Amino acid sequence: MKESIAYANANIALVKYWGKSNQEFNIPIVPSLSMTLNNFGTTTSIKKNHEDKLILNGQHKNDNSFIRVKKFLDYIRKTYSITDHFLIESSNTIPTAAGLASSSSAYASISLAINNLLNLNLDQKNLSILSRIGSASAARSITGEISVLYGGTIKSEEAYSETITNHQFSDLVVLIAVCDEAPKKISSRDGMNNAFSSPFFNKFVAESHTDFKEALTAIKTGDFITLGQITQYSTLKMHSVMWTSNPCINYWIPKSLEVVKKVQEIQEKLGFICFFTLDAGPNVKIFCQKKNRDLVKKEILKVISVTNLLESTMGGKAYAKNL
Ligand code: 2P0
Repeated sequence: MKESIAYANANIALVKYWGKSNQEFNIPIVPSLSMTLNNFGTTTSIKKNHEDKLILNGQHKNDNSFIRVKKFLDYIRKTYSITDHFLIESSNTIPTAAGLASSSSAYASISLAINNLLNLNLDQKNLSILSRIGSASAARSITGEISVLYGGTIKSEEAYSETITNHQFSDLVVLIAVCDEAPKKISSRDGMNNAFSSPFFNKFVAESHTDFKEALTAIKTGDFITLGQITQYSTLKMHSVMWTSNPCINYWIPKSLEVVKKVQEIQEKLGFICFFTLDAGPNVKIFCQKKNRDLVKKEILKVISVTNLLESTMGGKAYAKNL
């Protein structure tokens, strides 16, 4: 094969991962659970080249994004005993404004494309492990829908993803309240490497294992309210670790708090029909069931600062595209 193309959707964690148990193999210190977004993703084409080169959204990259991709390619060359270099062309179908142009869909699409180009014949489990080395959240984009990524393990082969979808949740809608379109100043990776400095980090790690187990039960039983409560709490615990790291990391801006307060107001007035989460950025993602979508959307749009509200549903696993 001369060229290989793959597509992967981005995902949003409900039970969050923050911190590594092993930096070399990029093993998350806690297990995580996410929902994949439909049509918010990355298409990547890869072919062999005389040198490594990254083109992202039509622009030749020579910055940190390239250094990181090159490091990932070095890992692949070493692991599979190959000497080739590659031209990687990626483009995001995620609206730029979403602040979601995440490494999850990027590294999932790169991993799948390279697997096909080099005939590595990795199955889903091993593909998720490979993409985790590039970016841990990417493992969950390989498997799609509602996926888990096991973490806190010592062995690299134990930190893999699998989908655990209960189709009672297949009508979930995600609304993304865009609070700031600018790229984040502190990458997740840099932030996470400093997580150990927070006095709350150990507590976050311990409780994440419990949150994960309880979220699995909520998924199995189709319990929207429990899943939402765990998500919100996991979000706030992760951000508490960020705020109390040294130096402090604060991804929130006043608009983020306004939207979160609106969600809390909806919950108080109308019941627990939606829940919020924030990742390593200021934008607030709101989950609800399809039957409540119009109502929740109308309420969120009442927040004066929300001028851009994007929407997605549950997306599938990464797939190869024909040339
Ligand atoms: C998550 N995040 O579970 C958490 C919640 C962001 C906040 O995983 O260093 O880009 O490449 O493994 O996967 C984003 O971090 O970090 C992330 P690396 P990644 O989705």
